[in-house]
Amino acid sequence: MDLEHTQVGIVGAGPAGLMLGHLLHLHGIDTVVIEDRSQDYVVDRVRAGVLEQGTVDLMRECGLGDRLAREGLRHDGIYIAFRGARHRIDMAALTGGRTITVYGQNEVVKDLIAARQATACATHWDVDDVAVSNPEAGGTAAGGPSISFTQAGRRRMLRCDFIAGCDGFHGVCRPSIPPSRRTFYERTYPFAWLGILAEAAPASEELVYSLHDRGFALFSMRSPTVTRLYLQCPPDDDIAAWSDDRIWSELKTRLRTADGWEPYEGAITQKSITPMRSFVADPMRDGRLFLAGDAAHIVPPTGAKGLNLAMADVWRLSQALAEFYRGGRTDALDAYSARGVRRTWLAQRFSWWMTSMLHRSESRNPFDHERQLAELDYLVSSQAAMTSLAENYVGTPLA
Ligand code: RFL
Ligand code: PHB
Repeated sequence: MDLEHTQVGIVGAGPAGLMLGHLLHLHGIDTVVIEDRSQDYVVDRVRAGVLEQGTVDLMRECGLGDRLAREGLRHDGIYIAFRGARHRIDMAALTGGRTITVYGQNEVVKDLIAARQATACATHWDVDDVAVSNPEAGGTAAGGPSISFTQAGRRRMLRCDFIAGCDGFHGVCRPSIPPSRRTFYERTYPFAWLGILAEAAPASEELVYSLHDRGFALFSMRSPTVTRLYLQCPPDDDIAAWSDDRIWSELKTRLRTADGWEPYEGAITQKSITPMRSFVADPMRDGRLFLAGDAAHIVPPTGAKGLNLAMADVWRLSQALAEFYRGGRTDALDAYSARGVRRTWLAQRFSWWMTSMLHRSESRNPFDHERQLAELDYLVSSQAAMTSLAENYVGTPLA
């Protein structure tokens, strides 16, 4: 078997794995990234779009802020729509100037790949049968951690001091932790999101989250020429049942407001259905294996927190590993999981609240619907309630 060595072996080249590799490189720590998909697939996958202030600051501080500053769309507020009216929440005014930036996850990943390619750090794309071994965790130190995988038909092994499990919700790192040493908390929701990308100029400069009798809809964007839109749909819905005409008709019905506002139509270039879940793994560490990002937690997308939580995890992990390699101290590594789990639960609470306030429940119980409308009435008429939404939405500084 081919053998390779590094300091930190990173499983997964999503935003978490790539950002961790970049931050560790800036600290002079060597990494190898192992990814089971191709580079094109990882770059093209359509996902998140909203970066919190803390994520934008991190990108700038780690030298990746130039294109983001040029092409990212800074938003000071968002709209909440219900009963045919849009209500603006001025997040910047309510949070002392904190904002969000629309910059696709694809763009973040492209910037991170370009930065990695400018270093000597290895990335193995398109590998198969990835397995992690973390013998110390059980207390019987028989060799250090390792990651094995098949590349171009050959079995290879990467030996490392630490494994960073950045392999998303369906990866191999989290399942490698024995049930006796972890607790999983999970909740699935009785609906999903149908998301589309359309070649159409955004009809609003800011996002619109809408609750309509027919269900939730979200208006977002990627650039001055690309609109991103979502519809609540049943979790077992079939994308084949959604013609472009049906999608536009449903989007316009759910988003149109009494003042005549509605999204502009354009050619649909991508459509997919994503189920919704909340998930927390506690702890986020097992011996020398550290979980980060979606490998450790999933939030429903309504709060736009997933990518931002992943960035907060890897920033904390990079600081902790740097402290370890600088002077052998393990305090920050030991605190990594508890801090991350606390931040995760705060994001879970906010994402769950946004989700339950804005989605039509499957039971269609009129009591629930009226209570939701009262929640929204309160939200848009109370400075305190708007401030609470704003400070959660723009996010807390990395810590
Ligand atoms: P990722 O992006 O899933 O990356 C994990 C990587 O690991 C690879 N992998 C493996 N590699 C090697 N061996 C294995 N056995 C492997 N198994 C998997 C995968 O191929 C992949 O490349 O996780 P990461 O890096 O933790 O990043 C998390 C974010 O991707 C995710 O939280 C966000 O996309 C969530 N999300 C949003 N987050 C936000 O902060 N703001 C948003 O506006 C937002 N909108 C969204 C979203 C997610 C969505 N979907 C599709 C789930 C909107 C949607 C529709
Ligand atoms: C997106 O633009 O993809 C997006 C925006 C806000 C969300 C989720 C997704 O809450």
